[in-house]
Amino acid sequence: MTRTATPVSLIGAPTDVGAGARGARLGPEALRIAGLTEALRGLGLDVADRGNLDGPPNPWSAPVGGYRHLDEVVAWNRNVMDAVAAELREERMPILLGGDHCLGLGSITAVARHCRERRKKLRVLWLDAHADFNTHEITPTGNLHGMPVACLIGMGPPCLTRLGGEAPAMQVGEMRQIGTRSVDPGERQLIKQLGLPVYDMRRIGDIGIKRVMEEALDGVDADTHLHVSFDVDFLDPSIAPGVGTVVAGGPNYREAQLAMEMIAESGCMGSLDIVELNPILDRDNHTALVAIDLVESLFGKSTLVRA
Ligand code: B3U
Ligand code: MN
Ligand code: MN
Repeated sequence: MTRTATPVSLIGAPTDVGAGARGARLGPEALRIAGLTEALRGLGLDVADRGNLDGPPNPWSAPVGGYRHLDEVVAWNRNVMDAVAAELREERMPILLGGDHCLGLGSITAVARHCRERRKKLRVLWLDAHADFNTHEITPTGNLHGMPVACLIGMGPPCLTRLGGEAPAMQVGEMRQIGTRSVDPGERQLIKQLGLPVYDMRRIGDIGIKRVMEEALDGVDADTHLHVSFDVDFLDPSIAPGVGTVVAGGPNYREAQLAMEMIAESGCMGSLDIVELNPILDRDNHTALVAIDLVESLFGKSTLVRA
């Protein structure tokens, strides 16, 4: 199948207001310096780098009412939502360069609204060591990068759940979590109660990444907008140490690469987040280089000899 690839737009959101460590604000620059634009152009894609969004600084203050930096998180997410929506309107594929994962809320809120308008089905692949399914009542930290999934399905403060208008932005059944291995006790209960589809590391170990991806992509067709929310801490820390919260026991290089290749082969990816990269905790920008390699696979770089 040959068809013209959708042009892509890079949107930098240099903030760590939702995170428990500082440094993810440098993620967009780390990805640029590691050659993201050149790598995508090397695959024949039309790439526009829109530069960085603006937003409030990180106050580095304590949680209030179970939320840390709520006003700042709202402001950044509004800007992300508007920027992502503008690219989708122009038929371009937005690639959000985080920034911490609280920004997935703004990005996916825009994507979900776009899907409703175009009558497309939505499937979100949440590649992450964490479930990011906390609420202010159950969060152990108050950090909002641990809450975007709950907000997206309507659980959270109205200023976040109604970012794009009516809540919820999406349904639990539209999401597949993959690579999960660090889940707080309250999140665990909520996942069970609401039936959030999770392919945790145990499941990957049991049936293998190939079957996991086949299942996660089941039902994805030409009428589906596939959004990939790639939290770099999805990867095993032995290959990707430059993230704020490392969790051992993640997918190895080849497992992650196969997952990306299978997403590319679906031909349905319409938007992407690359979040939680923290070059302060990295060495020689190595994690950004690994992330870019895998993003190339997402855009069709193949390991098939006879491709
Ligand atoms: N679940 C914990 C830790 C965490 C979530 N996401 C990241 N870390 N990156 C929390 O704070 O909610
Ligand atoms: Mn995350
Ligand atoms: Mn994570």
